[in-house]
Amino acid sequence: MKLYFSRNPNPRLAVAVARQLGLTIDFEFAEPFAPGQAERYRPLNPNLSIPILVEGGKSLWEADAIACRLSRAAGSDFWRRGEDEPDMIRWISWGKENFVRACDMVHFERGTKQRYGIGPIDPRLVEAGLKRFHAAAAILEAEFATRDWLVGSTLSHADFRMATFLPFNEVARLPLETYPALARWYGRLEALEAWRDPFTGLDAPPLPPIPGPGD
Ligand SMILES: N[C@@H](CCC(=O)N[C@@H](CS)C(=O)NCC(=O)O)C(=O)O
Repeated sequence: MKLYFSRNPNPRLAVAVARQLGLTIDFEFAEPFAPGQAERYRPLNPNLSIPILVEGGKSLWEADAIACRLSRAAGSDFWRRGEDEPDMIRWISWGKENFVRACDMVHFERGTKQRYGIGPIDPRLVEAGLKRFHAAAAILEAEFATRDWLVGSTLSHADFRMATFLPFNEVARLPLETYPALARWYGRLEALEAWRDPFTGLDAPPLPPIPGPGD
């Protein structure tokens, strides 16, 4: 199995899953949107985005599908397979529409756009993202007041997916600390080496820096 990745949020998520599961697979740094690279990656993913998992001549894209595949390969219940699978899918689905979406909106303005020179920060979109963040964070805060993880009593892919953008919070500056139980949950994730530094030992250049004010 080969996982094409970069240090950006969704490929980071897939690398962290592989690492958390302790799988020995090939990792290859990819830049499908760089000049001249599209033709190489289009047959693997018509969207061109990463992560992409290639196995036996077939390619699988979308970080959640890859997490499911990797979890099966490891024989793990990181991707739940029993009674609590619907519960896990509920959190993945809700998260992508709500909490993860909110984090993505703010990170895109403050992070991705600045890193890749896509345009100035749009304060209205930051504000809209923050509003969504507060609404979703309040729901998670109530959840984590009584539990350590989203599904049952152990880590699952729902936790990793929900946290997709939080490793980039130095840049996104989402007010996580306003929600103490949510912040404690994220602290539990950061205590996992696979989540904290999934790229150890991998050949992957750092992300482009974000120019400071006046740059
Ligand atoms: N829905 C896709 C999103 C994939 C995506 O947006 N990938 C971005 C990074 S977050 C990408 O390919 N960026 C180009 C790069 O990192 O070079 C997934 O969950 O895998």
